[in-house]
Amino acid sequence: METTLIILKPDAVQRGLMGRIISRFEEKGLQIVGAKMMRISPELAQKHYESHEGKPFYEGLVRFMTSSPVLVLGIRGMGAITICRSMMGATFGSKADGGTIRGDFGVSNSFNLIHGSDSPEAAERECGLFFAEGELLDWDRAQEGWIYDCSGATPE
Ligand code: 3AN
Repeated sequence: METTLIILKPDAVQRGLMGRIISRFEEKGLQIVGAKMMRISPELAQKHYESHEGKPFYEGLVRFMTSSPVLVLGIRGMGAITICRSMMGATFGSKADGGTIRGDFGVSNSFNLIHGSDSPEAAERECGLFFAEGELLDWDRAQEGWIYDCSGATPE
């Protein structure tokens, strides 16, 4: 099982899209294992996006991410990182395919609603940045046996 970090960005929160976006992940069969509404500090935003430091959009991105509250989620499932990334769609709403979160809910080339970790290494790092020990919960879903085929050695 993988756990990925998802951030519903300030535009998603301000536009009242949190519930609809969370529903997509739940309906897909992914499990929410952490949720935290917060105002990201400039220091945390800079750390989170440190690989983009120096790029032309970096300062605007930090300003945007700290401008208003976000909802941070830990989302778990087999292949959760790749599944969430494909559900998010291409980086900007103007380019993202219909059926994806960015494709269906946005048109901006700057405000793009959602962040999702892009690799197992990033997921581990980012979960550690946004969630303290014990804030990501291991909990048994009653429906697990209908989400995955658990009849074999590993869930399929
Ligand atoms: P993604 O979120 O699709 O993985 P990345 O990792 O390339 O995109 O970029 C991280 C974030 O930086 C994006 N979510 C977006 O908010 C911002 N960003 C990337 N490229 C640009 C750009 N050319 N102009 C403005 N913001 C950008």
